[in-house]
Amino acid sequence: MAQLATDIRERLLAGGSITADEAYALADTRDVHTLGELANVVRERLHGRVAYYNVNRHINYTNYCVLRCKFCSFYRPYGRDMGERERSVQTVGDGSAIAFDGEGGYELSVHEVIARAKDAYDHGATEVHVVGGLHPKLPFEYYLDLCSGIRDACPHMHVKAFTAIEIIHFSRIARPRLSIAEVLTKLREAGLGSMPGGGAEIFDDRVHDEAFKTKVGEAEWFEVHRTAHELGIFTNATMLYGHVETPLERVKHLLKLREHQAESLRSRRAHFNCVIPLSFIPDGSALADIPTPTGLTDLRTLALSRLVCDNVPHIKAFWIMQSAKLAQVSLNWGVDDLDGTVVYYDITKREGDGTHQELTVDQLKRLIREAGCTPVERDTLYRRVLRSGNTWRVEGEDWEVTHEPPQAPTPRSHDGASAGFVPLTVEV
Ligand code: V47
Repeated sequence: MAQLATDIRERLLAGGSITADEAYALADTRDVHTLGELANVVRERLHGRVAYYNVNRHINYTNYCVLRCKFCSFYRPYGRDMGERERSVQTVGDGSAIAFDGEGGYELSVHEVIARAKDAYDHGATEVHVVGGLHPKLPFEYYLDLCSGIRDACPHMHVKAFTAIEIIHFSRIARPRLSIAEVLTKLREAGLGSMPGGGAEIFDDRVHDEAFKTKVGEAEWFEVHRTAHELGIFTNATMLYGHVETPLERVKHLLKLREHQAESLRSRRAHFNCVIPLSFIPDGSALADIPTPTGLTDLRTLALSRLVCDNVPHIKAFWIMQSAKLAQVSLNWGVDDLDGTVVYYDITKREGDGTHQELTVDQLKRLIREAGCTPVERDTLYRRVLRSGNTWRVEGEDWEVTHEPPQAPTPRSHDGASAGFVPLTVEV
């Protein structure tokens, strides 16, 4: 390892990359500190000691899904008996009401999604991240109205929405059927700003068949991102690790992202802005017997992602998956970006947590500063956000947004069960 690390370090310092063989060798190393140090060479080459964060809101418009991915605890079945299912209306964290069916299924109306986005905008958010299950009945117009409604209600809010899997679903349900390029073009005209990186999981046929067989495979995922990049739409890319895949399969996944990125940088109008390694949360899924990835697996995977995907500008820790504490440590293991204030998140919840999963800006800054980094607020496209009192603007733009005065965060919960989430003490 020592000689390998020396060779790699020299090459990285000179602006070079690690080879596929080196990445495979590093995937197995027990020397996670050296791995982290190497990843930090790339991190600091690109970003120095800056660590980015953003003020955002995640909105999950439905958990009904036609897929049955084994790792997923979010989806609920949409049955023929939907008309007869009893519903109970529960008041959720932001004061709005959601009608849950007896199995916990829900869908938000366009109006409800817009109201949530507006609430976020009024509280200073620069981005909404909107994704959901593959709903068998909602028409394509629902998604168009959702984008245009948010754009009209929140003119400078960036709408980052719909994973590649949802885009493929829309192309199938649209009447008449539409190509991927047509779906993306219509969504962009309606207000879509960029696409998140979800649904990639692990690009490997064996893993696909074992953990998410009914989902489209890597060729379709890449087709959507390739088309988006050709159209000039920036996207992100994820990797879901710590379930049935091996460390070598993770490296293979990252190498495929690096290859795609190289092509986008060479010949397309947009590219991946960041890679987000997602740490598997088994709770409530059909793979609940698999132990949660350990902290060292998290750090190793984040560091490897930085080293392999050195042509992708940012490596993001989505603290919901890795925990705020581990995400903080990862800032010295290759990560340069923390997502984000989040506020509500339905797709994964740890035992005992509710949907209210939030870090305040002060908490994010404290995590970053204690890691020895300089916090910089960014928008979705990694432009600097400048704030003064209740206004914010993006560096280089000639508009500004004025929102409601900031309030001290009050404990809110989606279902009354958020006792497991203990906010960090804030001293800034
Ligand atoms: O696509 C599902 C994953 C993704 C589980 O692009 C799970 O900026 C862990 O993609 N344990 C959604 N992960 C989240 C996502 C994302 C998050 C933050 C930022 C961005 C971005 C994208 O979560 C899904 C799936 O891959 N997922 N179930 C689970 N049990």
